[in-house]
Amino acid sequence: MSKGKGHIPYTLPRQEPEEMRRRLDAMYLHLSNRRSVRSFSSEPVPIDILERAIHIAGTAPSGAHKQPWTFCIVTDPALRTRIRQAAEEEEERSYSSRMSDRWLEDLQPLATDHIKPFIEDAAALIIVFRRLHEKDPDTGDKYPNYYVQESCGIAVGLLLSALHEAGLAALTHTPSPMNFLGELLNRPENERAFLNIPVGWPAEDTTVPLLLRKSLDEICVHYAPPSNKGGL
Ligand code: IYR
Repeated sequence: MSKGKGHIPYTLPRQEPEEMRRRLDAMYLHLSNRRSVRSFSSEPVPIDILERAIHIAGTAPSGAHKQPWTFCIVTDPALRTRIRQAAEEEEERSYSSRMSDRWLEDLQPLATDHIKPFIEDAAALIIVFRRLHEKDPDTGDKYPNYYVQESCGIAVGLLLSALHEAGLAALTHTPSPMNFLGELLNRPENERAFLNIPVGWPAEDTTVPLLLRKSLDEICVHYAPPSNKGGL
């Protein structure tokens, strides 16, 4: 693992505000077109493309720079069949008894159910594991990781952006509980499944629910000094 040693100088190229606005407006347009996709064509994606996206995810900040994540790329059809079977078993239980009526009602616009063909159809699954602690291979001593949930969340945000940049569709699939993923992938005892992310090309007849995003006013609050009400 690459470990930091000392400090090095760091600068960022300075841009004019107009250029900053132009870039961010373009980025908004691009990212606001990212959607969760639930039906995929089985057309393959070159593995190095997925590796490049994971490389980008690995640039995320993490608690004490412990990088507490592992990204597993799964393309093996037999393994995916087993993952689908286990996921659908859990999802069946969730939809029929574990999820509240309110939850099921909230999910209606997404039209989801316990049947998960995308696990077998998508070009690949990227299954993300959060690492609770690290283990010294010689002594077996355990060392904690910090803010693992937050760190993995940020890394997956970057991963989704990277996949979208490559023009690929993805879904953050959350079968619950998802311990079966660690068992089927034979992950070490310090890892817990965080998300299953089917990735690939949308099927030809793909539709996505008509959703509205909250406006900037609804998600952003500015605490300016009294003398500066109108912004900077
Ligand atoms: N994990 C289930 C249910 C589900 C829950 C939420 I919250 C969603 O935003 C979508 C689905 C499933 O994947 O179907």
